[in-house]
Order: sequence, then structure tokens, then C-alpha cells
Amino acid sequence: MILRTLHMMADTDKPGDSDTGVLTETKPKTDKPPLYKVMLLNDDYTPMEFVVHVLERFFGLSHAQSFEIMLTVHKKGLAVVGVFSFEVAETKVAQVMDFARRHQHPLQCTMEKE
Ligand code: TYC
Repeated sequence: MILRTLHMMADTDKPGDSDTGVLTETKPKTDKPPLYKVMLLNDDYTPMEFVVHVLERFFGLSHAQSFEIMLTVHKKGLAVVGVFSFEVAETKVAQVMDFARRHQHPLQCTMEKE
């Protein structure tokens, strides 16, 4: 729904003059929040089983879905693993990056506005 705001200027000291006004188109205030794609990037060193485990653990995917996405990343270079609000995407990226770093794997996880 578009809301219109009407700004009126009443010039009361000039009899006969009509009021002047500006009609402004205003954006709806119920825009949906932006969504962010979370992506995993391929590298030559992170073990396949580790990536599958990351997808199961942090993205709640089944073993079969995780294996499929891991293979897509391995073959294509990257894949979107989920789409989230900014805060959730940021948390997932931080969790994956921290987990990979703690296990000394160079796995990279990034986010991008949809
Ligand atoms: N390319 C890695 C290997 O052959 C596997 C891998 C898959 C690494 C997905 C990262 O996001 C990744 N061991």
C-alpha cells in the first residue's frame, strides 16, 4: 500500500488566495528485509569429509544434501549453501570460518546480498 502525505501551506493573510500543497509519494514502510546468500568456496586442501560435516553441523542439512553441495563446490568452485537474514548469515559465516581455522583448514565461507 502506498501512503501519500499532503503538506499544506495556508496563507491566511491573503483572502482569495488558494492554499498551496505538495503531494509526496511515500515508500511503503513494510519492505521485506534484504536476504543474504551464504557461500562455500573450493580449495585444494580442506578434506571433503570436513566440508560435509560443516554443512550438516552449521546448516542443518542431511548427509546426502551435504555431500551433494560439497561436490558442487568441489566441481564448480563455489555454491550457495543457504539464504538468511543479515544477522543469521553473519553468524553462520563466523561459525564456519572459526571452525575451519581451529581445525587448520583453509576453507572459506562468504556472504553476499541476494
Ligand atoms: N577440493 C577439496 C578436495 O579435493 C574438497 C572441498 C570441497 C574443499 C568443498 C572445499 O568448500 C570446499 N579435498
